[in-house]
Amino acid sequence: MAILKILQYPDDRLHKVATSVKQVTDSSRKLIKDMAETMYAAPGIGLAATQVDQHLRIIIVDTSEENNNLMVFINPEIISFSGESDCEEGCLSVPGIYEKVRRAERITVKALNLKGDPFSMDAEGLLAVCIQHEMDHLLGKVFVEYLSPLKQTRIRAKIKKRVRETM
Ligand code: GNR
Ligand code: NI
Repeated sequence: MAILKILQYPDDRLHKVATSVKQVTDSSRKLIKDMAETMYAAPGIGLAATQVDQHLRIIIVDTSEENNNLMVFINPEIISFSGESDCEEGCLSVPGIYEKVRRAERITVKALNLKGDPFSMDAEGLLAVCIQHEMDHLLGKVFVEYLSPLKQTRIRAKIKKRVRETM
């Protein structure tokens, strides 16, 4: 087990597009275990492989209160979207920044599980938001990119200032 380094925005590697997992193997399962340990330690409710500089289509989510309901999605695809929700989002790659983003309220996602078997699942509320947030990471997209250019400039300035102050 290992806690992995989470890339921090702005970092060009957060914009890489992840590739599909060809076969779910022990090495995929090892990465997922390390991702889970990293997510729980952070703590966060989701993590995409992109954030730990592994550009494979793997996301994990746990929105349970007790942190005992790990969900793993390998090669996830959203096959239906409905409704709209505006949820205040945060990101382990953009610490301390929370902003509202509009997403679908309900989705159906299909993916492979840890055994490499396909499944599909309906999600709504925070779980649906989190899955959409994680899937954006796989496409190289960070939630702040939904915000106005002015807000993005302010966020980058805030991060630069914080980096200066902690040197
Ligand atoms: O921990 C996280 N919280 C969160 C809150 C609202 C919407 C999305 C998220 S995901 C985030 C962890 C993370 O950065 N995943 O990529
Ligand atoms: Ni994130």
